[in-house]
Amino acid sequence: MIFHVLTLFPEMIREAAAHSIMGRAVKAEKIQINPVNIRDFAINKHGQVDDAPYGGGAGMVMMAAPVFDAYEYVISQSDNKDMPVIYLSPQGKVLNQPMAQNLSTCGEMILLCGHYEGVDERIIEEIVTAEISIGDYVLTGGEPAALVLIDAVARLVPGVLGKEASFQDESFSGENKNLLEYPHYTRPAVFRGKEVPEVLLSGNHGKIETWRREQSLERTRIKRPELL
Ligand code: 4GO
Repeated sequence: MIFHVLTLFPEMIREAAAHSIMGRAVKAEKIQINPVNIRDFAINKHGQVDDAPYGGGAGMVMMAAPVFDAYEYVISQSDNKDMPVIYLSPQGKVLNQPMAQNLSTCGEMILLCGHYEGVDERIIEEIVTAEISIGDYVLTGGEPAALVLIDAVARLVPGVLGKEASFQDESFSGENKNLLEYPHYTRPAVFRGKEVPEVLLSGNHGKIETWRREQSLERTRIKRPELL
């Protein structure tokens, strides 16, 4: 899976993807993260990539030409001329697990990160195939949203998670669609006087599975009743 990220801050993307499970997946070549610096496609020697909005008002707008040229550069390097081009924006459809699952099968995608007031609207019309939001709040730039999307998608790519089972059991997927995960415990068996639920120490796997199922249902009812 290749994530091309069009951004003014390539180091934000590179650095964030260098750790933990994502860092390991990059090293193992299960995923590839390709930050593309939009400023490399600036319209003049001053490195200009933004300009004042037509019609007036506060803030700056990312110019169409540098973003378009960065996009064409990525496409020119790839065999896949119609990979999805996703603009991270509060105006997009809110990301959820089925959307992440879908994206995990596309092989390659371009993520466009806006800054300031966002990108010239003609870029959205010309190259963007989907707008995606990570939630109903506003960020200063699309990079954190792109990283959230990359994380959610990358962990679904085969071989990225150590054990296949690590995502079989969890919230929002498989058997547990619309259920939150059951609580987890590890050693010690007693922490500040609080004991691990006895059933988990019983070795009775049938009983453990039943208990976990009940816990999932109960916490969904209490914490996220709208999921039921
Ligand atoms: C994405 C981008 C919020 C989201 C963004 C989100 N804010 N909720 N800000 O996914 C254009 C300029 C968009 C800054 C960017």
